[in-house]
Amino acid sequence: MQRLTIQTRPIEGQKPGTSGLRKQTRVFMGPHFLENFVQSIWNALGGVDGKTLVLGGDGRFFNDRAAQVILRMAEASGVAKVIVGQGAILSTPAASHLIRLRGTDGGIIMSASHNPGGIDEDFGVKFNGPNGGPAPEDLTDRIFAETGKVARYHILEAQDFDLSTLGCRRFGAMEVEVVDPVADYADLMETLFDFDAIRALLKGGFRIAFDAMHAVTGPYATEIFERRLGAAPGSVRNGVPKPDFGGGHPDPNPTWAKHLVDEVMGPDAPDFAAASDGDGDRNMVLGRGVYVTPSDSLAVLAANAHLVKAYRGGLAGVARSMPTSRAVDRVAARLGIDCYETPTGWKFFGNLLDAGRITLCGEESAGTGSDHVREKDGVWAVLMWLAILAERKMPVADLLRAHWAEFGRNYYSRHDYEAVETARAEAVMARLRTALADLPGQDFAGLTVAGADEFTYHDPVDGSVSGGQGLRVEFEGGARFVLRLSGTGTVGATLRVYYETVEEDPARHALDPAQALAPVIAASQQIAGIADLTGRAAPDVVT
Ligand code: VG1
Ligand code: CO
Repeated sequence: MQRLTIQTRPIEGQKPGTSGLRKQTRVFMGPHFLENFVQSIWNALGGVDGKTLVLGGDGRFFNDRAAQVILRMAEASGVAKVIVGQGAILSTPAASHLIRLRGTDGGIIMSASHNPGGIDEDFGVKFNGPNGGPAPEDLTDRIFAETGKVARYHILEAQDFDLSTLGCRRFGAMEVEVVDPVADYADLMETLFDFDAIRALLKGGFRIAFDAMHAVTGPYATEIFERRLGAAPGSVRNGVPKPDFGGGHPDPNPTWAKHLVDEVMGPDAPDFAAASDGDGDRNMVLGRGVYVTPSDSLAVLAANAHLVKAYRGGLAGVARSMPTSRAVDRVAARLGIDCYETPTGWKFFGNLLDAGRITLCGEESAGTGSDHVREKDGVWAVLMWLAILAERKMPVADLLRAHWAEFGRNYYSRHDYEAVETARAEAVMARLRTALADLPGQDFAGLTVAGADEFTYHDPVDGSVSGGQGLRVEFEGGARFVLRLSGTGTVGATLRVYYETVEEDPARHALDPAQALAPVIAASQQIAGIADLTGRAAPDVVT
């Protein structure tokens, strides 16, 4: 085995987005592409000599090959040790936990999350820091800068390292420890939740269905729900990870997991159903006859967290991403705790969690989490719900109705316009940005604009400022819409429009969300001209 230095040319414009760098798989597989990006991470970190890193991914196509490249590059750059999930598998929350548990210098997670996998689909690489969380903006900015000037990379010339056998072995001068990807994570869950109480709930005939969507949570869910908690065999569906996620879109929402929604609305519905995404950090929660929006889920978890073992002492505070509904704000106000509003992406929660200012946080995009790791966590969210249901002893639908009766209902929906020509998507943003200042006081579709601005985040912990985080228009009475461009798409631009309206009157808590939101949707079309400027009559995905 010998170390080689390969001359290369910079890869222009590889800017890590909301969550790492995502590209079409063939781009990552192209000559020197992955190598250049990994070397750019090493360079941005100021070198990795003597460091210990965690490595794993969601098992999608190219995961195993990329892991071998990253190991060879780690060795050649002097990394002391890499802790790898067996078979190069680690869910995103499990990787975050392992980084923290072992006190490592960070880790690399190979995933394009909810994007489909396969040679003609997407791949991704993200770096998480020593706190277990996604790289903060200053680091992703440095990585981006390095991609534009990387001129050489270092790599060990070697055969593949055996990632199927557990244990510590040498790879060149580096130590590699292959670990069970599930065990430490499952143990962490046992410290947070009263497994006996959940076991009793399940034993009492409470039926659950968990759809792993052929993605990484399969082994985690099988171990935790079926083996440790005694859920009926078969409760975990599509539990064997596949490189192409069975040809599906591993995105747990009513569009891509429609079969599960149909099931809970049907005659033989389980009491509780859930799904997770490609890398296991997202969750969708359903009850018999009911879909729980992620924004409502965050609010319900916050309101009931004191019933759960790890959170009995109460919450330090909560946070949500800006486009997430303000349902959790109402809970925080009632509890007398702080509620922070951050830009989209989990990286912005890290400082608040590290500083102990918040305990729970979440995003409208099916992300919920707590201070137990520094990523959102799909399986954890399911356990939170089960732990709460075991205490409250009522169906999900009743719990939700009771929540709305107490706090009011925030109707919510997101419309995505995918693969829009970048110039057109930017034109929508530019036009609304220019119009913002003149909007207050004007009427649209029967609604009066109360305020409009572009969101800038001032991190209360380190004082950093992040601008351009979404355009928001708020109406009198509490309705609003938000426009932003996705940072995780790989083809053209994805325009996201987020809608929210508030209803205090319990007699109006059973409306169809589309009906409740119709006025604000109409107003957004008048104000932003989305249909005209994108040339799209309707969104591609509605969640
Ligand atoms: C999307 C979601 C965002 C989430 C991000 C990563 O980003 O909107 O809330 O944090 O995906 O999630 P964007 O920029 O496309 O809107 V994951 O599970 O895909 O890592
Ligand atoms: Co994900």
